[in-house]
Amino acid sequence: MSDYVARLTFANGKTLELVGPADITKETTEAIVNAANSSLLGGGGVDGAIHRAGGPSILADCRRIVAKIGTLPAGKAVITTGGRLAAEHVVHTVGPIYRGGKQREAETLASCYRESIRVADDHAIHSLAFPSISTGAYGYPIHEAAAIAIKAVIDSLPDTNHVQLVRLVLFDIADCKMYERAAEKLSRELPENSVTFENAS
Ligand code: AR6
Repeated sequence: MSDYVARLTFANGKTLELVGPADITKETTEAIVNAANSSLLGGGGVDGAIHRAGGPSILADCRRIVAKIGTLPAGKAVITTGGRLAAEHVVHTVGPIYRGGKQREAETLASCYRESIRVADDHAIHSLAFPSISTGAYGYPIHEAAAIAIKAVIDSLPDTNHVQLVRLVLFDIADCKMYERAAEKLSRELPENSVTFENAS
């Protein structure tokens, strides 16, 4: 477990935590999210780390999904076993490749978070950890991605039947600061008494 950086607690008891610097493959939430590519056959960054740590059963599930539905479009999500990971499941989503911001990248990125939460909720998962989708190899500017990610989670949480905790797991300290700033700003825009913002850094 890492130290948390910040936490938003909503009036309904659901929480959004920002933690880091941390490695998502060590997370003990029921599911973790993979920043995959459309082939679902693995890659570098978080994707490589998750497949290495979780072992071949994750790839075997991914191959079965591709055989059934073909490649996974950006903004969508599917679920597999977590293999040897502490997390029981991996939700795979495909972020947008950033091409200047005028190709619906923001909508697609928000959809990654919403769809992943929806898929997890459909599988009766209570806790889910995300990496910072699209902000590595896919080049999404982190300050914009942070606000989109947090807003998408805030918008999704009221509708979940099972998901109670969403954790955003940030790989380095600069990313932690960026997400923390975005969370504080967005929490101030919510109706009074609907959310508590705590900051532990
Ligand atoms: N734990 C948490 N965060 C991590 C970890 C980790 N173990 N490793 C990297 N990050 P990226 P993308 C952070 O490139 O931009 C792959 O090849 C990293 O610092 O993994 O969505 C896929 O197959 C960055 O902030 O994902 C795709 O082809 C964030 O995770 C492509 O990369 C996302 O970086 C997807 O690119």
